[in-house]
Amino acid sequence: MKLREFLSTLRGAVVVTSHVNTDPDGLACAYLMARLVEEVGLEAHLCFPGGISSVSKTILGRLGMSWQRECPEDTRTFILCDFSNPSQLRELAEKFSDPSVTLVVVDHHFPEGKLVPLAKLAVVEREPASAVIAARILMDEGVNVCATLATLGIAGILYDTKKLLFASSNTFRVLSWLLDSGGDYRLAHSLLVEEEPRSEKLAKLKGLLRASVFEVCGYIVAFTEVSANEANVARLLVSAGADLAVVVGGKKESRLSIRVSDELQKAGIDAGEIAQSVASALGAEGGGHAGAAGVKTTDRKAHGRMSRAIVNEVIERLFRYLCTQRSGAR
Ligand SMILES: [Mn+2]
Repeated sequence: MKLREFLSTLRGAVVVTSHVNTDPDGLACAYLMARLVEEVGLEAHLCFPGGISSVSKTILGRLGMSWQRECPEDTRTFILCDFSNPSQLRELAEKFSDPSVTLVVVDHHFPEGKLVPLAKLAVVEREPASAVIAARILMDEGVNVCATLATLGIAGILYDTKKLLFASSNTFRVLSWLLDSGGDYRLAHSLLVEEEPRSEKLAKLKGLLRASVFEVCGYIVAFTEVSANEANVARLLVSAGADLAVVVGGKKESRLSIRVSDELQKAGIDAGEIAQSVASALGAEGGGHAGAAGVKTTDRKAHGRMSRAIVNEVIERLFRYLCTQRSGAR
């Protein structure tokens, strides 16, 4: 049975919700589903008992849309958007196991979760976003959406498709329909750009100004110091062209953030291994994976900014490690 047909057999209000810390895709799917519920003449209660993410809050605020956490107590029908496991919304776990409750699932995650067999109707499809599924249902049913809802739909799709890096033919079909419905593509795009905190901007600029750049065995190594946001600064240095970025930071403790470019990782350099060897030499904690790793110590001698001496030792180790790896590979 189709979703619209199924909804029209129901009575009473319908709760439309999504997973804990609802992302823009779950949000868009839920608002679109609420529109369908209204279309069949039922009352829709949009509520997000597990809260919504910060980017979701920004989107709703900028679109002038409201949201609420509390769901009405007495509702017997639930449309669950963008999730299908009870652990993703513990706040409603009791309802999910209540046999008198009607569950509908609209999701794009595989394998299907435990709520799918419990649902009276489940629409689980291999689409890059749940909002694609929801928009496709409305489009096929000829249900019109207002411009604001269309923009929210586009934002949800852009979010889960990583700005259309992942897309299906339905993705473009519903995007076209959402645009025809008055959706604002540029606005949707801009809603996903989170304003970087001032502290991060300052850390990046200071990190760049203080940076030293070395060439080791043909690879570019960048080193710098900041008081916070070392990981962001290290990422910035790699995006600016460094193969290996080392950023020392921390005020009450000493931290080291290491980032390795894809190319250098392919050459066999592993940030996690470097971090571990540096950490053991300093009696600190360290670890990570091939592309990103860190070292941390609360050692009194290392309080405040990491001393130049330690930095030199770190750099020396990196140099030695890199050159050994390179000559070993030849
Ligand atoms: Mn999703």
